[in-house]
Amino acid sequence: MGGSALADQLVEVLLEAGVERIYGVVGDSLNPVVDAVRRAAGISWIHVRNEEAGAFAAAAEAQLTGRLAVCAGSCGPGNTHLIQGLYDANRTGAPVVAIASHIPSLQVGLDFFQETHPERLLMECSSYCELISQPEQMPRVARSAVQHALGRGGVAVLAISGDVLHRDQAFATGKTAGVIANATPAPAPEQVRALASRLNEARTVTLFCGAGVEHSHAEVMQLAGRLQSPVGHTLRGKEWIQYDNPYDVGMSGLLGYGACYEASHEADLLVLLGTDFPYQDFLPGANTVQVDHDAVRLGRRTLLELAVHGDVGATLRAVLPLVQQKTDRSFLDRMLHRHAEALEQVVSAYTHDIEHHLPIHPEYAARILDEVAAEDAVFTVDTGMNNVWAARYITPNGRRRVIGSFRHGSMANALPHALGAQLAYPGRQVISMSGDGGLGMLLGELLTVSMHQLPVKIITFNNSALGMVKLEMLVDGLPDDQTDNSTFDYAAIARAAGIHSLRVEQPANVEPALMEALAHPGPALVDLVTDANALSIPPHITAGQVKGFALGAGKVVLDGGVGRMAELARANVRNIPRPPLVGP
Ligand SMILES: Cc1ncc(C[n+]2csc(CCOP(=O)(O)OP(=O)(O)O)c2C)c(N)n1
Ligand SMILES: [Mg+2]
Repeated sequence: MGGSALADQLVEVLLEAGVERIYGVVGDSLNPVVDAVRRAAGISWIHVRNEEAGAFAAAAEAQLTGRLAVCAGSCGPGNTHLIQGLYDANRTGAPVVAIASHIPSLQVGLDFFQETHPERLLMECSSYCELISQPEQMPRVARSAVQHALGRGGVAVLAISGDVLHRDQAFATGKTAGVIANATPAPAPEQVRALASRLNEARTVTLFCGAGVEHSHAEVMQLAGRLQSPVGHTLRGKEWIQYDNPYDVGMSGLLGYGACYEASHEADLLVLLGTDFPYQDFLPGANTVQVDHDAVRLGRRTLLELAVHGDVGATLRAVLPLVQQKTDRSFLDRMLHRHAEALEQVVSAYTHDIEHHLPIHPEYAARILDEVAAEDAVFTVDTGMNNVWAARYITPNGRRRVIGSFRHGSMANALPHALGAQLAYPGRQVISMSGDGGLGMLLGELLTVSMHQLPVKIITFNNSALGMVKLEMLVDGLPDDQTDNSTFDYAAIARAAGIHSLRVEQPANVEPALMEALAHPGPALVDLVTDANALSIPPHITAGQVKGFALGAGKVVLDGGVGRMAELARANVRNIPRPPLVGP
């Protein structure tokens, strides 16, 4: 390492932790870090237009790769902008270090120009948030931040004044061995035995899977086969468990579909696997056991008969030898049929003349996007109706990734998430499913895409509205108000920024436009003019439910199509062994 300022030491520690880039916007107090990055080999500065986007990009990079990612904001307003993306990263457990540079150290406490207190302000969106006020704290505090981000998963903030960053290093950096992989907690033996006896005693069991089943597809399938149990999932669990799954009964929650809700409520025992699913109204509230690697999550959503602290894979490997083979698969078969029927119904309701619908039906466009996207594409999904389209139309296969602001629920995440995804995987197809509201909120990031020539594919579902909120108002019985985004041609805007762009108003042009954009070697945007009123409310909602029904609080599931999910459900029903091992 060349330099001897504290900023150089900070950069050395980040390099040691495998960091390749820092997302941010330069500025006075941050400039020593920028200069240290310029002089260092193996790390680069990624200039974004808004620090919020930098934090989202780091969140996506960290979430996708599991490796440490870094963003930075200059003193006061520069790091205030980081907040949204840091919340997103922290709640997702994505290892991110945020460098929040601070006003001159001698001015702190005097209401100086740009004064904030980043070490207080950013506490709530991090698990480590410390001020470095003198060189002697380094390099240990920087290493501690790295360790918190990687060890706990989530955000660690380092607040440091520009003048301190300029000072000479007090101690040599040295070398230390970092974390390569965290341990997977194994459950206590008595909990394994208790789990086994519950599973053996219950006549019927349903497994409900969240993001914690990543790496445990095989174990979950083995357990489902042993128990003859339906397997449902959350939005975050979907990418890990829905593919190659003959027990699939779909997704629960407001955006859910299929028979997951019924399977969860009708089973003798519901097993929550690696999920912190927050909507208690979708859970039965009884006959439930939970397995999670993070003990603080146990029992906070519902009453439990048994709480098992352990990694899902480790727990299932430990319990499987003690679980007896169930021979009666009538419950499973009933739920698979129910699931297929539920999907058949919505498909026939929705597919009528869809390819001629004007404005373009967003579900039609989502279905085509699913078909033409690469088998290992990374989809980043904006908060809003795109969550619904992605949940229902993007078919997981174990290689694709689908990420969004699924825990924090912030708008405008998709495009900046795509920046981080594309930088982490330069050769991979990265598709931002953007709402027009979301794109407009961080529109400046089109300039980031163009400036760095990141080949992301931005697909806007441009319904000229805050569509999700329109729907909320409708189900709330409120008049639709202030949800109009006005009509803009995002293709023209992107073209002016030097991005290859297409605007699509006719359904017949959706497929050729998407194919052209996906095949384009550089950045591309497809502005799909879609129908803001595409999503219907299920017919069985009562007036009482419509009145005062808050999104996310009820157990009403939105209506709509389900894409290739219907084919999978049909195939699972076709594959039910005949005759059943033991009839009902
Ligand atoms: C930062 C932020 N502001 C407001 C909201 C509330 N909200 C959730 S979805 C949504 C509308 C999103 O509109 P758009 O991006 O056009 O997507 P659409 O639902 O129309 O597909 C709003 C305002 C939010 N989640 N995050
Ligand atoms: Mg919209």
